[in-house]
Amino acid sequence: MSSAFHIHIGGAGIMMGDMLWRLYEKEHNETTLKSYVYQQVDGHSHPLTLFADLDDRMIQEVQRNKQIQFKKNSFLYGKEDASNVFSRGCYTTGKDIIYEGLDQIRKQVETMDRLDQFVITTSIMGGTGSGFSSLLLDRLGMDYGNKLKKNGFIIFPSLGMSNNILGIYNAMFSIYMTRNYFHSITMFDNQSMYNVIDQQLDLDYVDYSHLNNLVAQTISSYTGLKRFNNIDNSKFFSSLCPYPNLHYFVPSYGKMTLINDYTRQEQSQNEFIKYLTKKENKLYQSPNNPQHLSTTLLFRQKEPNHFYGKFNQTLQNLTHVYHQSPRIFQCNSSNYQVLSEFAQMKQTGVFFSNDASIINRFKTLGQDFDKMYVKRAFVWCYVREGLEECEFSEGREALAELTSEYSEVIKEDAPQNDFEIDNE
Ligand SMILES: Nc1nc2c(ncn2[C@@H]2O[C@H](COP(=O)(O)OP(=O)(O)OP(=O)(O)O)[C@@H](O)[C@H]2O)c(=O)[nH]1
Ligand SMILES: [Mg+2]
Repeated sequence: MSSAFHIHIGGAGIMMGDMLWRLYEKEHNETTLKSYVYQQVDGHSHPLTLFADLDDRMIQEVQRNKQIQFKKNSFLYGKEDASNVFSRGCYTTGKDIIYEGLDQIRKQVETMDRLDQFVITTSIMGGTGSGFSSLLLDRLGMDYGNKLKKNGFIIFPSLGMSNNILGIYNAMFSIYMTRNYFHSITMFDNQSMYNVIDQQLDLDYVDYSHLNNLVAQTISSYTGLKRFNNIDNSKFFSSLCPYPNLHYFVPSYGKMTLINDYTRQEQSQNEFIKYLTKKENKLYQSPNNPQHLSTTLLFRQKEPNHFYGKFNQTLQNLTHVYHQSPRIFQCNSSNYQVLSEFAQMKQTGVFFSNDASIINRFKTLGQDFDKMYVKRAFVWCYVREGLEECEFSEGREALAELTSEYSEVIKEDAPQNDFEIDNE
């Protein structure tokens, strides 16, 4: 039997992982294939995971939760963080703990019958999330081969220059990793997630736990295909990629409802699909209309659903650049919630789109980078930590190549260039 190994890197990656394992814990009794994410010893379930950070602050938060039986080798940390600098995470501070980390992963992987994928959470704006992830992913390729799937659930910078200026550089340096080491990237950004929460819920106060909940629900539905239904999910993401390098997906999630919202009603299937495919529910939003290269709808509900396996008109009406029909999956499980203010809905869903319109956001990232790099802003912070200056232009080139690969695919299909989702 195969298992997935989860790796959570840097402060944000760890907090997303924390939320995910708390959700897995809630789902535990209903989970039929527990060995997919747990090592089982004498009736106890130990998460198959590594939480990796360059300092121990966030890891201590996770360890405070005594309900989950983490093993000692699920935690890797050093003494000092990467101070928001990619090259510290990749070349200096990160190097001190990389071999220990690989060893911890190897020891856990050895307990499995077969490893079928790595599931990785991180934010590429941080020094650890960008730099240490790049280092680790490079080494994982050497130890486990490049064919073994690495599926990332990653926070990208939000639109508009944030107060984390170095986050732009860090994200830029991470593009090479996201393109070359990962087989799929499901993209999130914090501003878009705030927008989705605002759109779906009337909350007085939104914090990271609400955002992390969105990421955790997305991952849980995906691994849930295997954990609850024993469906082979190894091709789930590859079937969304007409071209191997263009493996960046925009997820939409819905529907969330507050526990004290007594007006809530179940939607009809049609309403639900329309709702889920709305631009406003994307967890990584672009100002432009979507250009779907391919799409997949992942339902989650315990009871069988007559739409499962069939194509619905609403979905077919989405125009696909690559002329690939949408695919539909169903994860047969209840919709458990970690956060007490959220109601347990009968049905939720994640709509994944390989959406070429993200090139506009990549272009914006490139422009933000150029504005800083032209003045050599903060270059010294990176060079001081072992980065060679040519890596700035190499990073920029990797982004330009990716953008032009997307542009070429869209150009090939030029007459259909202006797409709009079929929503009122
Ligand atoms: N969604 C979400 N984003 C977070 C969270 N914590 C931090 N962030 C965002 O992620 C960015 C990177 O922060 P961290 O993940 O803490 O950075 P790191 O990877 O630990 O890197 P260093 O601390 O520089 O070593 C921040 O600028 C925040 O915008 C979180 O719990 N959830
Ligand atoms: Mg940190």
